[in-house]
Amino acid sequence: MAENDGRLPIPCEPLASLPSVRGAERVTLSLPIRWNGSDLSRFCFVHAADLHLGTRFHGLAMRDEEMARHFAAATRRALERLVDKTIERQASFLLIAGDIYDGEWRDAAAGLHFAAQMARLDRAGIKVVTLRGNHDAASVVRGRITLPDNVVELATARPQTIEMDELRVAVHGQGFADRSCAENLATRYPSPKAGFFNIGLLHTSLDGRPGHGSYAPCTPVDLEARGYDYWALGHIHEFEVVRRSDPMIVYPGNLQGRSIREKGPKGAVLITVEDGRIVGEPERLLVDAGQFAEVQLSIDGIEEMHDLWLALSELCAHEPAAVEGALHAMRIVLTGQGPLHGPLVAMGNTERVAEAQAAADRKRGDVRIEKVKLRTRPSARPAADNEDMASLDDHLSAVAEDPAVKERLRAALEQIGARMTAGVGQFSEQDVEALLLEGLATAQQRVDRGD
Ligand SMILES: [Mn+2]
Repeated sequence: MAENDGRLPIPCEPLASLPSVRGAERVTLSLPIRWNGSDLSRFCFVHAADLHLGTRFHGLAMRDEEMARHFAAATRRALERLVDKTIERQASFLLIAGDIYDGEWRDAAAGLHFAAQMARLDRAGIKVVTLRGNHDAASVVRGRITLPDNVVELATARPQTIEMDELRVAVHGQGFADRSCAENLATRYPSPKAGFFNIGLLHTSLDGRPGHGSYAPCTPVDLEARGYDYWALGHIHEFEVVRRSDPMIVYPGNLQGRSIREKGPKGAVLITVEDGRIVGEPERLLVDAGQFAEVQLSIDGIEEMHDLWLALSELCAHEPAAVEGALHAMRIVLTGQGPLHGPLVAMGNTERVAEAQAAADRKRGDVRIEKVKLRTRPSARPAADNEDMASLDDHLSAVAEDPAVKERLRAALEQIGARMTAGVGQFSEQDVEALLLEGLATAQQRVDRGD
């Protein structure tokens, strides 16, 4: 991509402020791009979504304040890296498909940071088209700072089209007015502009994704029916090419993982267009400044605690390294069955985390243990030697297998989940099972110790 080299230092014409047109089906705005006189039949653009600037990391802060600070800074750093890469790759424009902010601003810091990064793009002659998602819907985030003229935010009342005539690109989209959006916005998007490369920008849960509520629901068939070339989606925090072609439909994922539910590398995608057609696959631009990872280790066949921590050290050594200055927040899930189960339950969470941290530190300096989850089982118990113990064993096994108990546990978990503003993923059968086992193990330990 050298086509955009040698941009002339012609300042961009400022955009007229958004006209307020009532009842209009479609509002078209022309977005002048800085044209350098070279062949513009090939260009590239960057598609990002779900920046969630201002995320609070409450849960993480309760366990590890330093790690919460690191990830709060990482959400800002990820945006800086996105801007670095967008300039480096000489993209013609950047699309942000909603949820720039995690919620209403506590102060101007998040808005100022976004404005400063957009200004860097402005100075490089790169346009930005954004819209509001459920987290930063017009009624949710009221804070505002005047953004540089290269940034256009699409309307929330009706679909709007941004045309970049020099590139022959039209971007169609509509943002969220409110946090919830049960309407299918996509079906109202305008017809494609003939002779242009048409892009649909949309914040949506599509026809449902596990662990996500329904926002601006629609199906890939609805999107296909619009006749566009590319759909730049936002909302789902996992990178996904929903469809490879006719049209290509992509979720870039969020810019920065924020919890163990958002594992692995995060970033945006770079799309290259030549003669009005997409060339190749979306290229991931990874920009995150910290990742969440999960490592599973079985206690099967391990007799001594010391050997368990050694085994964990080895496992940590094999996890891929994070990028420079980044951090792995690692969750350890202990599974299997054996004599270490009891002592692991007895040592308590704080000590388990400390031992796991020490195990990781033996091999590398970029891992921070986020949590140690116990999904272990005790060794098969020898037959109880008195009637009391026999009846306790019977009772505990009966509890463990009682579907009503599991149902109540699940209901309790869902109640807790509903109270968490950030939302939680759906609880799996495994989660319920693990909680049950931990409870039973604690009961058994107490009986064994005579508590
Ligand atoms: Mn969203």
